[in-house]
Amino acid sequence: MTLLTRIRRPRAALLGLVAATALVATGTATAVPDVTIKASTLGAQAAQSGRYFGAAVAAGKLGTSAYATILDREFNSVTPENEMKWDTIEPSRGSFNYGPADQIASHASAHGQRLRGHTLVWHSQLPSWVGSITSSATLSSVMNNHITQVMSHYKGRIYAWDVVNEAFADGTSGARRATVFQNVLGNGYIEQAFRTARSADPAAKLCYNDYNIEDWSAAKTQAVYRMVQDFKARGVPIDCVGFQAHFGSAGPPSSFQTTLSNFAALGVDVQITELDIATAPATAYANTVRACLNVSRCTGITVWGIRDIDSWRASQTPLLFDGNGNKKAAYNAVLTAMGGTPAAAVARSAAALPGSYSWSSSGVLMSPKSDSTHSIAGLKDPSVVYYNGKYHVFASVASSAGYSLVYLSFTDWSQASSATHYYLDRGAIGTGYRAAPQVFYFAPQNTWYLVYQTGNASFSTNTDISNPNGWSAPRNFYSAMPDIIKQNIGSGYWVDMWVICDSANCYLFSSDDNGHLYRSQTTLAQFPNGFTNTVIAAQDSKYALFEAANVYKVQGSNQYLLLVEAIGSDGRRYFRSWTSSSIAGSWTQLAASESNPFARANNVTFPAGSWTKDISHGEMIRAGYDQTLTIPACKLQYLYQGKDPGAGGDYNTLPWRLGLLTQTNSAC
Ligand code: 9MR
Repeated sequence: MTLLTRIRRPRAALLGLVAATALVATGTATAVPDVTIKASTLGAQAAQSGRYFGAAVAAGKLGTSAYATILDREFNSVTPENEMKWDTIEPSRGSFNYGPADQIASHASAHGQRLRGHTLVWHSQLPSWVGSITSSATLSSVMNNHITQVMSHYKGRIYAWDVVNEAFADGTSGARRATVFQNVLGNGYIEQAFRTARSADPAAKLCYNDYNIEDWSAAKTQAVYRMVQDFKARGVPIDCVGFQAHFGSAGPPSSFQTTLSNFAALGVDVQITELDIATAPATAYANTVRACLNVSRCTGITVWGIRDIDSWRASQTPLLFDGNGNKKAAYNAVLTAMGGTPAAAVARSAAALPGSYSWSSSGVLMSPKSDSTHSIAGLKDPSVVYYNGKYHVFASVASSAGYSLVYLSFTDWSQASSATHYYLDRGAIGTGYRAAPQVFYFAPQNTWYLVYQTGNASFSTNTDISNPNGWSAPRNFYSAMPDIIKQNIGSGYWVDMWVICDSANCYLFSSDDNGHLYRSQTTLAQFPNGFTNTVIAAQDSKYALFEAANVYKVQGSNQYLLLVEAIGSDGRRYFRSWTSSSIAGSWTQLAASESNPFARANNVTFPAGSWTKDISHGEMIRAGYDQTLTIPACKLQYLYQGKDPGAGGDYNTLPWRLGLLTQTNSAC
């Protein structure tokens, strides 16, 4: 039996059928909702302006549902409150304890939250073995090693690191604080820490973080400003300054916005990193938030705890949620100041994504690279994650001989065309029909999964995404095609398997080229085993719901996005979109018609020469890389396959190439 013949039918036959059915049904107009977006959670609303809204988190509370519910509903960034501090992470020399911080990192990754690293070099919560070092050679090597080890452990997972914390003295001196680092290493230690940090994880933003530097006229503020100015002038790597913002009940000093913008003018991002305000007056909170919003390089706000009972200054009730997890007046003031609406009536389905789209496309970014044993006609079906400072792309390669898989990686899109193509049939994945890959990191098992079609739904695993030889031999998700698919597939093909998980379950979607999208499920704990309960998740006429489905979680909202590739009345491929509040829920049309498509040649502008009229099988650029498949709510990007509009012939030999769409109508 040959599976290859089951892959796709020739294009000529497709076009004939499309013309015959005319697809009037899918061309129905969809009302375009108002694109002014008011979200009803802090993270989703901050994301509207490209910012994050975060909270300090304690690993020991992640199991408390009242706590985790607020965290995951409201916040799209997380700072470990104590778990990354030196006394926890390197309690004795050379022995590293990442357990508590890893719990927070996994939680953040599973919920699409950014992670701020706090903190590498600080005089407080410093174990006594460090505080008692008197030799500068020893302390220098101990500090460098600590920075390098910890940053390497979290490499690629941290958005910004507080490299040095609280290095300046309080009061009017503007002097350095007399810490062991200052006393033993001298003035150069901060520079040394930043240089070491840049080498350890070049992708992480490197911040200096301090308190009482919010008032522009304060001597401490001026001293930190002069240090950042000096670093920028001498090319010492620094990307951001964190203003802790532990305020009294009067809130921020009146010059706070001036301070933020003066630092930003030095060429660094600024962030509010540990916000809390005694008694949490609504106005004081709103003023603080507005100071950040008014400075374009103020990239995000973190509050130092979730509920008042979680605060280091609990008796002053300084946070946005009371001890029972209820929103306080300050919460509403913050959300409103950011342009959101506290009204519970906000439709979640409209909160995060607009109802219509426009895009600009790159030219061809990636083309097949044949070698002595692979003569490739088309590079297809890309799946992509950004991990550890690189894009990792997996794709099908097609030729008259059939389908197999290829892997390439590169640091930015301008490098994509020169990346080496590694053919995965050289390793345990083996030769034969393997197509339409999907890659993700399954955090509960610390393992990468590559899902693909082989006639069944199959997968391989790897502990190192960058090692093309590390993938295991294919295993199947199903013992056989589920009955419901057999009953509905008609003359279609079982294709395009797609896995996504929430905090309890994993779901496996697939298409039949016959108008049906199927969904099976298993528990997170059982994955990859136990997929059952296969149902039809969505159906339409054959070409209106054809194949290449993607399902994503939208960051900072309760929204899931479904994309399905359709074949239009012109015979060209395009994407329709739906949203749902749960993966297993029912799907509501978002931009789902030929006239209001998610992505179709009619809402894409191309570089001169429009290299494709098809916008076909691909992948959104995700906000993370784990099994939750979280995408940003803003500035979407989609890696897709397109082809020379004049090309024809057998489907398997079509000249598919890869290009990138970037959303041009993002409201944020
Ligand atoms: O909130 C933290 C608290 O749980 C610790 O006991 C305390 C120990 O110093 O540190 C608190 O967090 C501090 C942060 O790491 C740096 N800036 C000041 C914060 C409040 O003290």
